[in-house]
Amino acid sequence: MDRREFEQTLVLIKPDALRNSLTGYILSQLSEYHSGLRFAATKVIDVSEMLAAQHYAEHQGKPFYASLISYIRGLEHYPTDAWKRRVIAIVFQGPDAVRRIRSIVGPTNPHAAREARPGSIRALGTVVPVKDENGKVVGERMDNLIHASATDDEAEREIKLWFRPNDIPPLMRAYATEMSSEHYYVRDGRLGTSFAPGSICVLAPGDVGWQSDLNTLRLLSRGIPAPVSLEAVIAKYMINDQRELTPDRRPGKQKWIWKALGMVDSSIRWIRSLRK
Ligand code: RTP
Ligand code: MG
Repeated sequence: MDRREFEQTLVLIKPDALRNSLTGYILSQLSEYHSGLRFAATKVIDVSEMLAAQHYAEHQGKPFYASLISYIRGLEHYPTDAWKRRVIAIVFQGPDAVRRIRSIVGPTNPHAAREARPGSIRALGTVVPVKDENGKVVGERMDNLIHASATDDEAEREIKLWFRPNDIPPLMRAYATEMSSEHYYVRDGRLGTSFAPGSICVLAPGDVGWQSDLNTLRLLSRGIPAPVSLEAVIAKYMINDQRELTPDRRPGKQKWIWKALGMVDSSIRWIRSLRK
């Protein structure tokens, strides 16, 4: 198989595209007929603060950063209906995937897109002023409907940030995977290898992860600095996890019986982990 067939890129259909019912239009612009590319994976995601911050890490500190995070999380387009906040994440695959998708998507700024590339997807976007607490304009928010990776390296980082290997059919995977031989748990943002009540198991023995993620987890669990942060690895394991919701957004309180059974179950698992 030609290696170029495995080139991949990440697309996010952003909340403004969903709000304006442009999903079908965007998917048809990116279809195999127009782009020559195939879907390798897709997910509907309620974007957590951690995932948004990791995705846009390069923009941290810029005047538009807070509004960019709020935009990708859907707070701008669904300020009240929290349950409608989501993006559609898609991995496209095929020769020249990164360049072909960027070309259909168009320039970052929708005004520039309308000038320079009137038929591109982003030509349908808008630009919104960003104001400080005194109402002074401090920047612009570009509601440009869609994200697309800009380079092969960016595509690899982003696909590994949003998708687990098992979200992608085995024969379509472009990056090295490895089977975990250890348990990895996260609690209050800290990594551990044994269970404690309240911790989330991100990988268990036998689970398949990205090899680069397992390298990071091995280093961090031994207290050795790693090339990427813990959040960059674990964010995808929290995708659509109810525990990532802030308390005000959690669905109605659970019945006491289920809560009690949950506590018994966590305690049994904790006692078992101590016996190992
Ligand atoms: P994307 O990552 O979303 O595909 O966009 P891009 O490569 O064309 O542009 P990038 O520089 O990566 O910026 C990511 C997103 O941040 C917002 N942005 N606002 N006000 C500004 O100067 C500015 N610059 C960037 C946009 O929403 C952009 O899509
Ligand atoms: Mg970009």
